[in-house]
Amino acid sequence: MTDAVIDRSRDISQPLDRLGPDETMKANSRQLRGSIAAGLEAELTAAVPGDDIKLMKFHGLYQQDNRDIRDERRRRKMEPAYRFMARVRLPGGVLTPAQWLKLDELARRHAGESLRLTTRQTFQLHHVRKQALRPVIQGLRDVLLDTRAACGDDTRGVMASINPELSVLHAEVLALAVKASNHAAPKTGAYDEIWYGAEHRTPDGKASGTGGKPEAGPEEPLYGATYLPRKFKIGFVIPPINDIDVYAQDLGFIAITDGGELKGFNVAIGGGMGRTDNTPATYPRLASVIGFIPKDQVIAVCDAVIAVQRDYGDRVDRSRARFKYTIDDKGLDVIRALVEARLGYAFEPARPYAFTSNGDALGWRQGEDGRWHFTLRVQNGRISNFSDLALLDALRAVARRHTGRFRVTPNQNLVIADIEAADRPAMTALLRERGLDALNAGSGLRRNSMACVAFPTCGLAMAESERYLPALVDKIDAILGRHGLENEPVTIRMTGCPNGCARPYIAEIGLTGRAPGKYNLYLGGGFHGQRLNKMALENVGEQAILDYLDGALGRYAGERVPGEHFGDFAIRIGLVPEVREGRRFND
Ligand code: SRM
Ligand code: SF4
Repeated sequence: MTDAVIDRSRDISQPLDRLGPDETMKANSRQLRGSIAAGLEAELTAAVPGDDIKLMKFHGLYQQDNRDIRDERRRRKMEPAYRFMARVRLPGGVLTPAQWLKLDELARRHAGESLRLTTRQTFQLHHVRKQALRPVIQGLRDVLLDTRAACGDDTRGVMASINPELSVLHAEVLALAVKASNHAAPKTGAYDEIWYGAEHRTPDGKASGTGGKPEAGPEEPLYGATYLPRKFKIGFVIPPINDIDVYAQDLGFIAITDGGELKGFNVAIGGGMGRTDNTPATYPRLASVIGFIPKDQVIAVCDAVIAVQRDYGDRVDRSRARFKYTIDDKGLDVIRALVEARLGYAFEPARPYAFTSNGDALGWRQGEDGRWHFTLRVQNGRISNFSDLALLDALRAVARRHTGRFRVTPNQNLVIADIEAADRPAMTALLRERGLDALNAGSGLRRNSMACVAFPTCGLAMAESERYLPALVDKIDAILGRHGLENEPVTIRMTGCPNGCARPYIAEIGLTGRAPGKYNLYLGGGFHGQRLNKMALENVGEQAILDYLDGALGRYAGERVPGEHFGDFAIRIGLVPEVREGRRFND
């Protein structure tokens, strides 16, 4: 069966000029070195040249410009206000207070006095000047953090469930997430050379002066010269909380336990959110569960699945290069067989598991080891000193007092974790004194809301998201109040474009930007991330959204069956029309 599959991917089998231009760019990059080091020195511009913009993504860095002032600067014939976003590699979202304090310091000095928690459990520093990139990255190194592979055609940040209650299981699964992240991170010496000033070394470890030669395979045993066709995302989830949205991962591991003991994982492949409006060939897809593996097979499975995508992924058309399309184009059975052939054994049948939600339980929770955890809602993950709350200062005060860990949640929230019972009263007092406990108040909708960054930094944004969702939630809250639903947990996720960075296609209410002030409205996602939603309204403004939700939520209040979630209700009564999008979108 597998022989019938034509490998049209690797540069070893096809001339590079037949593939997409990014493949040539990667192949010629001398394993991600490009001319990045020289571009950092160029003083006449705040930007870096051409291909280096793309190569720097592999180093976790995005060149952006402030879109709020883009037109004004163009009118004044000025260069766009270029700055960089640095994304930290933080597998499982766990960090120490010392690491927090370093991030805080770097944010104050180099990143507009702001930190941004992301939907993949890490931090972004925005507004960093080109000259500040090395100080930022070296500052991160001081606390054993880096930005390797936080972006680019490689394995991105590895996620892991937060699970405040299940301390032992969390520790074991987190260790695997960290191992997978370290294992899959690119091995090129480019990062150390460019950012830390390390000497260039050949694959056998010998120094070869600066610059280096265009080595292919040996420097990157897993990725080779052209890395992956596209980004690739791994996540580990511990049922019953599907907080990482495992069905949105390219490769998801679902923990299977017996009597509280970790036995292994069900493996899910081919999840992804991104789509392009009016392009049915692109669509969100939920990952397919293909079988069970014992826990000691995690790294072997990572290698096998990544290698299949590396070799069979579409390297001609980047819009179809994600693993989900490889699977749908070649067939799930074919891909499973290719993975099994690399592993040298077949997957066992998937084992039973059940999810209950994909959100965070806010407030205090006690772990089975007796320590306490406080989950704090951070609106859209943004940490700054706002006019009504000095959040950056408050969390610095917490970090100075805290002796445990922090965990960034996949819903852009923060757990102040591992607090000894004896320290809990002092932490409670500090949270109250700094106004942090009040952040967890709000409707069931607000507590389950999430928005991507969008304007002003995201170059792909078509509409506001982070800066708009809170105000929209105020208005929907009024509707919920009228219908007696203010405490009902309902997930709402907004993105400024269809790429889906806040995973909107699995929210009960999803909104994706089309143009300034205009959104698609989706309804009917599963409360625990198990079902994609469907489009209810296309390219509409706020009033149309509110009117529609008023009607829909009114019916929900009156017609739901006990315990029924809004998303399930919307599907059951046919609130949303039938399939409008690509194949897997409306399963
Ligand atoms: Fe994302 C691109 C922000 C999670 C799908 N994403 C971007 C960029 C880098 C825009 C760009 O390419 O120039 C955004 C930077 C905005 C900024 O100014 O910070 C961006 N993505 C984010 C974050 C920060 C959203 C947030 O508010 O938290 C998340 C960072 C995650 C991290 O820490 O690594 C983020 N992005 C996601 C997710 C959710 C997830 O992975 O669980 C998705 C959907 C899942 C998926 O990958 O399918 C996602 N981002 C995309 C896509 C569409 C990919 C596709 O297959 O079509 C793009 C565009 C692209 O890659 O071409 C994109
Ligand atoms: Fe930018 Fe679109 Fe991602 Fe939002 S969803 S951060 S607008 S790429």
